[in-house]
Amino acid sequence: MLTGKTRGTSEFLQEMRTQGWSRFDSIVPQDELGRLREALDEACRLCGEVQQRKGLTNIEGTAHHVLMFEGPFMDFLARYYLDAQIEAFFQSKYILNSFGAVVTHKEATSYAMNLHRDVRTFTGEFKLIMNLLLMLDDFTLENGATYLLSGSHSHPERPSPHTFEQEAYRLTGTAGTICLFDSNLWHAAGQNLTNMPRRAITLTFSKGLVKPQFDYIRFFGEDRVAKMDPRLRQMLGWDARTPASLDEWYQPTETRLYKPGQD
Ligand SMILES: O=C(O)CCC(=O)C(=O)O
Repeated sequence: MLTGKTRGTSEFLQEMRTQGWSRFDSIVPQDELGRLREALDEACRLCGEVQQRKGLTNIEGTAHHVLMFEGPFMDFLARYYLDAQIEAFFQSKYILNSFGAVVTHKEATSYAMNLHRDVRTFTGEFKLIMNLLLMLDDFTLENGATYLLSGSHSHPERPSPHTFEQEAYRLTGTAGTICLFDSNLWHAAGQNLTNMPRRAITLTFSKGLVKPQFDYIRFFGEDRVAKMDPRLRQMLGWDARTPASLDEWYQPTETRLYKPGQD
């Protein structure tokens, strides 16, 4: 269910080729945003408890693998927002690689504010990973709208801090906006100077040949995933599993664990 106007895939691919990112305004409706905000506040509290227990101090403002809390997060995934665009980017089916969140507060620091890209190996024209960022609050210059360095997805080298500061685009927008970007793109969350949180959910998708950052099948359990909608379980990596016995390996195409078309 799309509430906003979306560009077709050819315009989208053109933007991805030249800028490395593409934005879609007013995609997610208000009622869904409200449920996601509430679920995210609780998910941050729960992730924060574990982060503290583990003595991790450098990941303030981030929550990881929030899909494990299901509810609005699973609903969001199962709506397959911008599916045609994402599939066109990969030129193949794709799977979920990670499902996290960035919540910035005044004076808080987060590693997401450092200049970075989300794929360690520069893959250039070969598209392995893509980011999806959904604004749960309006993004403004004051509350830390994301910096995106247009075109940097095509260059292996890290831009200088000066170039990044001078030339990066600021991704301002209203809550409900989705930005898709090539994970080779250099970017950073901005500093939040306001007294209100700036919340975003941040997903990555990949080709099926990439190992996801979380084992969704093991977490939800094979029995449960097997009964899920085929599209949803494919997204969780069900059709890109690794056999663990000769019996699982020697199978006709239809019952293989790693199905054709996943890479
Ligand atoms: O929260 C932001 O503005 C940027 C998010 C980010 O850096 C990421 O998802 O890798």
